[in-house]
Amino acid sequence: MRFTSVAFLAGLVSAVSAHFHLQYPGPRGAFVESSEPTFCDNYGDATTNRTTFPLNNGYYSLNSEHPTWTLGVIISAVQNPNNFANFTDSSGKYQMVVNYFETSGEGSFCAPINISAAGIDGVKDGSNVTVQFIFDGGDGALYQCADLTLSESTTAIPSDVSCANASSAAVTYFSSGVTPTFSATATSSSASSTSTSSAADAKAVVGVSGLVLSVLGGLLALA
Ligand SMILES: [Cu+2]
Repeated sequence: MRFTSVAFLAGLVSAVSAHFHLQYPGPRGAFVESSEPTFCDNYGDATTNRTTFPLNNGYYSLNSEHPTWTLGVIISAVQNPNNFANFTDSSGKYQMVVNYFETSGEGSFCAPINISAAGIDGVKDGSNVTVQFIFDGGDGALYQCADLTLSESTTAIPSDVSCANASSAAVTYFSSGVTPTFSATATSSSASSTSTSSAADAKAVVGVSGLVLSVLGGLLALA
């Protein structure tokens, strides 16, 4: 009985600090929470078992463990991209395949991704590419990568992959080329730090992030 409640509490704590999990296309490796603030969740090299993924009209799916969050997806056509610069164009800007947007809701999230529409050099039928998901739920930018082989003839999403949205919250895209202000870098907190003050701190960080996004939204409205 005592064990059960300890395990239950540990489950709650890890849910709070679990960031986000890329579900489809599959990430480079098993999710490592403490590494998610680093490039590709700290999986430096491309995998050999790439996902065959639609060049046009695909879908991606993830699980958010934060109530309010921002996401963007960048792409590299480098064969083994192992640093952020591999995801930039000749002028040093990230090659976006999903423009940054903000939304809310914890749990599953699934949305369209049209890779060919981004018009990135070297991205075509048969290309080996890597997509990197950049997520900020209020505790800093987080990263997960998936290595793909693009195909014109692949169906939108495999039948055994769930494409569902836990929330019907609005999705607000930023203008093309607009990068959000990310919240302060995530501090890796272990499951043993269970004080109530850390939960309050986490809320405060989310509040500041929300404010930054509102200001950004206001600026966009003025533009
Ligand atoms: Cu987090």
